[in-house]
Amino acid sequence: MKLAVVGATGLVGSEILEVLDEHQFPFDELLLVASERSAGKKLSFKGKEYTVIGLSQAVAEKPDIAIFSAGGSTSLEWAPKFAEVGTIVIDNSSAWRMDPSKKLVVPEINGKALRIDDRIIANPNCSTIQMVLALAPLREKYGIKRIVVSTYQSVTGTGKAAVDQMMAERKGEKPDMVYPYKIDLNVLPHIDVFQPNGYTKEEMKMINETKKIFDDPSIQVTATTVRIPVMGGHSESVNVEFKKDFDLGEVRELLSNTPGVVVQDDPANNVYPMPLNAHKRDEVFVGRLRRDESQPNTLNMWIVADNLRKGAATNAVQIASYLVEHSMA
Ligand code: A2P
Ligand code: 11C
Repeated sequence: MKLAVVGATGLVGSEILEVLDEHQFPFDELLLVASERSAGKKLSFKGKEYTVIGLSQAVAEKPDIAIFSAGGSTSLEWAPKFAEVGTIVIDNSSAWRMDPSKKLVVPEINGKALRIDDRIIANPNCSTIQMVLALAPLREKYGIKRIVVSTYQSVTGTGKAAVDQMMAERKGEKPDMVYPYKIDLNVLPHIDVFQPNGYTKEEMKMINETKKIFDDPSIQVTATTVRIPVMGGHSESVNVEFKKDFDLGEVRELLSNTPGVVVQDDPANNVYPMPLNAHKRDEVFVGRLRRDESQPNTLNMWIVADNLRKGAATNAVQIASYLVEHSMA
């Protein structure tokens, strides 16, 4: 097994290396890949030093799997070149997600859709992954009619430069601006680019990707995505209307029995999910479970996960593990 991590010098790339180590992902050879600017740079992994290589050299190495986290344009240009030499690309960018010929995979939900000849596999957006993972067992039991979601997203979702902007502001230094406004001590109802319909691209990703992952275009989804000055993970307020009525105790039990989901819901003792506690954890945390008393069959929930983990690195490594375990790679 020859594994390549493309974008190894970035925020998600370094998280992928941590997750590979923690999950003891089996490989014989590891290629750390970044832009030509970084070629020759040294990175260490499990006490061993690796030299970063560029994309052309990585393609020539014909890795079995390449996990890409180097932005959409790099994926659009390079994923097909890897696929051509037989590499299976697991892509963290939005480049291929809505391509009807590509699978958009959260292994616990639709890993079964993967086939041996899939060459480019898309990893969903972080805010979508944590929401669908928590909703999946409830959807199976009660059916979903409509989702109304509002997010509170970590600056780590934007990348290292955004973390630097917030930290510089916090120290009173002059920041290099990534966001159009100050982010520290502020809230921006704006993630990614505004679309002609008034929604942002991040909001449209949550809407379109949810339908694709659940393979159900009839689910109604509406989203407001918001950036907050936080680092540990993304938080989401989700209001979900089911087709059938539910029992709150049963909802708790279903979620508690879902692999990868942890229920933290004990208001009497101030127990609820927070990004501070989700940081560096692979699971999705769910709490504030309560009936929407204004409407039948409707539940309110609060979902938190480390966007760099289940939202990106962990999900990608889980896809790779699924391929290995099912002898597809
Ligand atoms: P590099 O460090 O060489 O620029 P982040 O989202 O944290 O900014 O990380 C982006 C990652 O994607 C980095 O590893 C970066 O490498 C990589 N990357 C960006 N542009 C390219 C490119 N054109 N080719 C290969 N890797 C790229
Ligand atoms: C954010 N969700 O928090 C974005 C980051 O489509 O993979 C991930 C963008 C994507 O800004």
